[in-house]
Amino acid sequence: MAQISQIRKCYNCGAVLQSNDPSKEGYVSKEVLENGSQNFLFCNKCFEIERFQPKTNEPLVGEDLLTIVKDAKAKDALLVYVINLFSFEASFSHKINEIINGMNILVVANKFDLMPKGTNEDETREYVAHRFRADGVKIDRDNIVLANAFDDDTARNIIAQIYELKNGKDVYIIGSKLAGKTTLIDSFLRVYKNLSQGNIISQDYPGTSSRVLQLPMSSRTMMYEIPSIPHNNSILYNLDANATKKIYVTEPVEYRDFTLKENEVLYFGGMSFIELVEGKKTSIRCYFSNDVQIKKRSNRKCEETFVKEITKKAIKPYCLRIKTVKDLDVFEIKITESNYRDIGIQGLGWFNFLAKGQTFRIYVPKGVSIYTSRPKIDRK
Ligand SMILES: Nc1nc2c(ncn2[C@@H]2O[C@H](COP(=O)(O)OP(=O)(O)OP(=O)(O)O)[C@@H](O)[C@H]2O)c(=O)[nH]1
Ligand SMILES: [Mg+2]
Repeated sequence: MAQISQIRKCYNCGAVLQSNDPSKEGYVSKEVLENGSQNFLFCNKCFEIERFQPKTNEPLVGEDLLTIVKDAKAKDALLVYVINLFSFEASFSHKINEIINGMNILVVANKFDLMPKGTNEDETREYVAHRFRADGVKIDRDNIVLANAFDDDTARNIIAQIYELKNGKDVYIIGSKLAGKTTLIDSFLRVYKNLSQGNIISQDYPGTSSRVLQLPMSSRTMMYEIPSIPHNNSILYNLDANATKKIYVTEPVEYRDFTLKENEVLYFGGMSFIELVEGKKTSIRCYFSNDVQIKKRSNRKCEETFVKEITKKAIKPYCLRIKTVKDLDVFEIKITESNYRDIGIQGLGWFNFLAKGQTFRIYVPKGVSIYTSRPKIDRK
């Protein structure tokens, strides 16, 4: 009698999977080979080094930016760090944060107007301070301003705070791409009075080839709008313009709730999804642009379902560049504590759930980073 069995291959490198010899290609443990996903498996090497690399990507910061930040530190300048509140957790650069720790810093937590209605101001400030702390930068909560950069009153308040904190020194505006630095400076220009003899100029910063806008703050001090921290680890950098337009949050986010059981999947548009691989059923509260469709499915054939959804353009937005699961990076997160947690995708948004030892897989376009943190917004 003939017996037919399928030879299983690594989804990434194509090596035939085996659990006999860890030194040979295609090795996975017997347990994973027998009990792992029926749809696709990775050999240990791809799992650990390539696809499932748990260390997420950082923004690639150039030498010019580092030179300017070091110069700001050497001058004891005031750093005004603008963050996009909706999505900033994975935009920190350790290289920059190592330099700025200990500096005089005012954080402008921008785009507060895009957070869900009713978001608590004190909790948001505490969350921002916590995220900076987690990355090694101590920020005084009183030095965190929640802002809508378009608003003149906000700009007036921030300028007043800058004058109070700057201590006769220069001021440097820093922040990730699209955080709202230019919008904020435009608002400053509407409400600020140039009391010095100097002009507002744009010129190369000494020792660099980066053009920097300079506003006189007094006869001896300047405000510099320095180059942005790149966002190459954001979904906004990685997709085509049409998809980006839909993902980009331009109106207050309304959260959406789903219940997810083991072996179920939530698709976030046609470019990202999460799978509850193991653990207790949980309620998932999603904070993404209202234009990102969210669909729940079983994880049986989740790869094929994903491809079907995007080729039929049945889930929006979709990105033409993403055609199969091979175009995505995969991360696995096991949350061991028993508490509410957030898992976020840089540039797209985040979801909150009650953690009780679950293991999630997070599929994102290649190069996009993810993070996990305590809840940005507490569930009432
Ligand atoms: N809703 C809202 N949108 C904002 C706010 N601040 C900026 N934006 C929008 O966010 C986008 C980026 O703002 P910019 O001011 O260009 O950001 P930036 O930090 O100068 O960006 P780069 O120069 O590209 O690094 C623009 O579409 C702005 O209209 C805000 O407080 N609320
Ligand atoms: Mg700008």
